[in-house]
Amino acid sequence: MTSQHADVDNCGPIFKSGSVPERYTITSALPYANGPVHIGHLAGVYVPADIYARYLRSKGRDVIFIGGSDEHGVPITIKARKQDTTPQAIVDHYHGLIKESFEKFGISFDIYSRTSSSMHAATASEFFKTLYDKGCFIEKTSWQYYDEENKQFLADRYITGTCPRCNSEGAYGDQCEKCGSSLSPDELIDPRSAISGNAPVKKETKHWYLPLDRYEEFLREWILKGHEKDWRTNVYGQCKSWIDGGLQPRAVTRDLDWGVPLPLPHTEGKVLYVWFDAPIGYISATKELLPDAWEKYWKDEKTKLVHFIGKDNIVFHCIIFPCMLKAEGSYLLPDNVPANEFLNLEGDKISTSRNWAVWLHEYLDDFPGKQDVLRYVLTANAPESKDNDFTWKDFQARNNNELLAVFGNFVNRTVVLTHKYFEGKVPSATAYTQADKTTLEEMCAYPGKIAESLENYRFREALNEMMNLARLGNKYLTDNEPWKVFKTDPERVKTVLNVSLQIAAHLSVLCQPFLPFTAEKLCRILNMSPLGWDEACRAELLSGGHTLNPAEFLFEKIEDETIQKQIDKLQATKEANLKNALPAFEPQKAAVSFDDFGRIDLRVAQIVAAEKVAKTKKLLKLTLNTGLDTRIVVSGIAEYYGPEEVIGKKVCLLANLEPKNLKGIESHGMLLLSENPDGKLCFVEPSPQAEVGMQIR
Ligand code: B3M
Ligand code: ZN
Repeated sequence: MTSQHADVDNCGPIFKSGSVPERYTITSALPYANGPVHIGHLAGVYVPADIYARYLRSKGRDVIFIGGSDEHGVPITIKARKQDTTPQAIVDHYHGLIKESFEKFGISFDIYSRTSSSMHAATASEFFKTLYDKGCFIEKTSWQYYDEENKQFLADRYITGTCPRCNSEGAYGDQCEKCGSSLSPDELIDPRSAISGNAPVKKETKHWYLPLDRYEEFLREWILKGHEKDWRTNVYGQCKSWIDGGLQPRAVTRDLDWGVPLPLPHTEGKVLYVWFDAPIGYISATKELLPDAWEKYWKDEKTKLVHFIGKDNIVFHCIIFPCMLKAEGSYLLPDNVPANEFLNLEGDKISTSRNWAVWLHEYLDDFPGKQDVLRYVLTANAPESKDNDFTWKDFQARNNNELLAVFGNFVNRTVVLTHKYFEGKVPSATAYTQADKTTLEEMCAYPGKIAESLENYRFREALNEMMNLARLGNKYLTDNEPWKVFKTDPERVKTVLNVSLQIAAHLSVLCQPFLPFTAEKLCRILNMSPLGWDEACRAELLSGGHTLNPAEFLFEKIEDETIQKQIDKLQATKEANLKNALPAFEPQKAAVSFDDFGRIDLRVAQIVAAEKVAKTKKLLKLTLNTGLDTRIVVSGIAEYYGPEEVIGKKVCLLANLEPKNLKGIESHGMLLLSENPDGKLCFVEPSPQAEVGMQIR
């Protein structure tokens, strides 16, 4: 092992939380381009990141919001192999699908890039080279698992085996998905190649490691001392346990033919580890977006860098990537990493392999025009501090009882009444009651309240406050009953509708980060152009005499049938999964000798007559032509075949089994049967050309 020392001192936090940054770099985890995006991804990462970016833009801040596909890594190559295609074809397909569904869903990336781009290869290799030249890596030669049949080293998910922690089978070389432990290939019990299923051999190979242990002091200062107050407890806690557990050098290269090639001589067949190149993807995407101005978004101290991720990515974004950035020396560190916990679906963990998910592209097809409903439900139910559950019933209830009954109903009543009484023109307020004044004051406090929650990454709370403004409006209208008062006091109704319309206009600004499609519709109804966040601090956004457009419904009722369809779809998935679940096979019996096997006489026979054995459910009495004789065999298949169905069938007979008396009938042999996944037995049938009496060997 050779080793050089990197400079890891001088590690104070670069951006001091509290002051207003000059600009923001917001990143969201790059989804692997080997499958579509589902509601778990959306709730964990993309919806909160989008809300944050939209809010900051509305505040007039300088923001870039970065996304892209993670197109390297072993699962992509495994999928390509299974589908007999190339990794590039796999990532092209899913990158297109993911990008399009994000766009339709209103995730407002400034760029959605991909890590198979040439810009990324150049950026990632340059980054590696800089660290290499600075002596930040250690080189180590070790013995690693190798599949001799496929002539390939077995990195990460190419090796599977039994988990040493929880004993479940099918754990990977990098992780056990059952218990969540991170693993190294050497820890697996009974390792197997995921390509051939063979037991692997060990072969020597050289790799480059980032010695995380040398960054312990830096990480303690920066995270444990510097971010105890402002990072979420789940994030801080995971970091602390990684650091306290003792950090180890991490390999940043792999023996694979898919990835960014190592930019060093004589290293053919080696690429950067996917978790080394993927976060650099955020930088490559920024370069692509702003070729001349990208650097200030990554290097200027007045920039605030925020990574939105799911909890399974914490170590990579809080420990490994920051150590890479620190080692490089010229980059900022993240100011916050608001990682979410997981979202479950109808009480079960979301799983791609079991198809237990609500896929974004399918949602968009099944619920056209209802992007905001899903955005709303996923935020209202966001797994910010603990895992949460998505259910279709809750989805329906939140739409019907909250969005429609409160927000939609309030806006609709206000606009319809304005058309009815004042020809669609905003009436000027005549005289305010104390209650009117209090309502207007409360309204003006919302932009500040919601902003405070958003700036602190409390998105559920922020959404709830936004809805409280709609609730305020709805209650104000109900309390003041303009539809009754109009007959006796039309002047009063002018004030009531003016106040209500101001609330509606405020909602159009404050709902925009959460419900962008609704905000747009609301602006159209109110005939106003979108306003910035701080403009919503003023009480009057619509002046007297301003003409509204006709009323439109902001939300529609979601009926039971619509929801039932989705529930049925999941039920069908559950049933298919049960069917496909591998049965527990009997272990193999002890070996038999060739001689023993040679004594067994298997023959092709034909059923010539059949009848049920009286007083039994399972037995058929069969008359067989064996080519040698005609004989009786009793077989336990009456539950699966009727006597008339079997006559004429050719079957495989164990002919020299000693006779046995079954329910008073002497049976001369046994028929070979096989079991279907549903437990049904059926005859093992010889090839159609086989003639009665022929031996089966
Ligand atoms: N693709 C893991 C994931 O999708 C990974 C994130 C990369 S972020 C740089 O969970
Ligand atoms: Zn395990």
